[in-house]
Amino acid sequence: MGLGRRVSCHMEGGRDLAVRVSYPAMKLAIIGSGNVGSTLALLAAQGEIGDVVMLDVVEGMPQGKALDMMQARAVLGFEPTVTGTNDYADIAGSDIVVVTAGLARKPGMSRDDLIQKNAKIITAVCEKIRDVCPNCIVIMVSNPLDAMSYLALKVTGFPREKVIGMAGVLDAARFRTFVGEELGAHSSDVSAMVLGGHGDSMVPLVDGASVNSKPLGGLLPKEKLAAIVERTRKGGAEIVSLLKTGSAYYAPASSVYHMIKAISIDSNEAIPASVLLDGEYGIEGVFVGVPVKLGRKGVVSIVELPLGDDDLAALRSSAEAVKSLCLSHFSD
Ligand code: TXD
Repeated sequence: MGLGRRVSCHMEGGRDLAVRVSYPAMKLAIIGSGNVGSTLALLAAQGEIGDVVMLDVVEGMPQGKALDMMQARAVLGFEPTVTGTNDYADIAGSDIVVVTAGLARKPGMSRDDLIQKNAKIITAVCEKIRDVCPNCIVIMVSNPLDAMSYLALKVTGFPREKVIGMAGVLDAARFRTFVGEELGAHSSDVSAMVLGGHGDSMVPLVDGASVNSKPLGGLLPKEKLAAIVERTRKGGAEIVSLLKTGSAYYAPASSVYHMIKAISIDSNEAIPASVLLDGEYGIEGVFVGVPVKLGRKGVVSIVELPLGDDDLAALRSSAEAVKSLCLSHFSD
């Protein structure tokens, strides 16, 4: 199916005209049809990325959610189909496979506390992906994110351009939201990056952040900025403690959607994501969040920002924290 993307153009006289900009559709598979997976499925179908297959170990659940979404399709009018399955044969031919399978945090747990259980799940899932979709791009979501991305790379044996962890878009969205709230600005007027591991050691960059092109450092006192940085680092835990069961999913699913969209339209936009570094920023052999350009082949290039000494040191020490987590749980 050659899907296009409907774009709304505002014409004089207030009349909206739908025009169609064509990109070849991409088949999207989502492993794990829980909160993040199913929210992403609807976003991706509505965003006309391409047909979506949701897979889960729970029988009937992905099928039921897919049926519900197909009925939403009748109301919303999107073209792609959504199907649910428990069988990996149905994800064959997927261009992008998003992995959201695994346990989510409970109040009081750190992301790293999930490593043992999720590592078993991710190993089993990635062996299947390797066999059924040998040429796909894998986007990892399950926590602890950087370690699970490393594991996915090892298990699939895919090149590093094809295994990408989602974290930086989400962490930056949290940072931008808190800055926007503080200044009474819309979060989309706030431009900011968060680098490093997706954990307490993440590195929200105040240098380089701006609001309507004005440097953030000049807009808020140091203590306020420090409080926002800390709230960003704990942004996931704040939601976990409010929800009491499960963790955040609307912003996480939106963040994956942003990455998939960049890939599907070959945007080459620089987006923070967790990738295996090979000497960039003086870091080697570890997944950590840095800006990457994304296109139809996955990671097109890694962007090396000119970081200040403190930010560079914080990024390197965050990478060390991820490395020691991996070394203590994975033999290789
Ligand atoms: O920034 C980020 N990367 C994250 C990561 C943001 C939000 C959530 N983050 C992590 O994603 C979270 O800590 C979890 O590790 C995953 C999924 O979170 P979600 O909130 O979607 O969890 P759910 O609702 O519990 O859904 C998980 C689903 C559930 O339906 C299980 O039945 C399924 O995963 N599951 C499996 N599916 C397929 N195959 C196997 N083996 C499997 N095991 C569990």
